[in-house]
Amino acid sequence: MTHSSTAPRTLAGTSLAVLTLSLLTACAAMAPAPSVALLEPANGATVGSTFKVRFGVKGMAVAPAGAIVADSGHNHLLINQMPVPQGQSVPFDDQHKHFGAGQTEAMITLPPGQYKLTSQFANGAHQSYGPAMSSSIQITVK
Ligand SMILES: [Cu+2]
Repeated sequence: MTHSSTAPRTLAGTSLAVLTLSLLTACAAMAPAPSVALLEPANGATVGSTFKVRFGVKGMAVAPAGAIVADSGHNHLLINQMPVPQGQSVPFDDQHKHFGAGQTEAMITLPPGQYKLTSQFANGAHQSYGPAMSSSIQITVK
C-alpha cells in the first residue's frame, strides 16, 4: 500500500471547517422570525356571544401605544378584514379594535355568525407590521 495519511487528514480538516461554517449559517437561518398568533379561541371553535381573545406575540415586545420603539408594538383584532399592509395605519373602527394599553387578552362581544378574526401587530403609532405579523382564525359565534 502506498496510501498516504496526509491527504485524509487535510480532507478531514477541510470538512470540519465546512461543517462549522454550515452550522453557523444554519443557526442564523433558524433564528425564528417574529410572529403573532391567536391563542384563544381555537381555530374553528364555536363560542358564545361574549368570548375571550388571547394574543400571542413572539420576537417582539408588547407595549402601550405612544412612542415608536423598534421591535415593539401592540395588538389589534381585525374582524372579517384582511391584514393591514406594512407601514399603513390600522384604522380605528368596529372592525379594527386596538389594544393600545398593551393588553394581551380581551373580552369580545359579537352577534351570532361566522367570523374571520385576525391578530395584527402594529407599532406605537398604530402603523402595521404587515401580514408577516398577523394571524387569522375562523370562528362561529352562536
Ligand atoms: Cu393601535
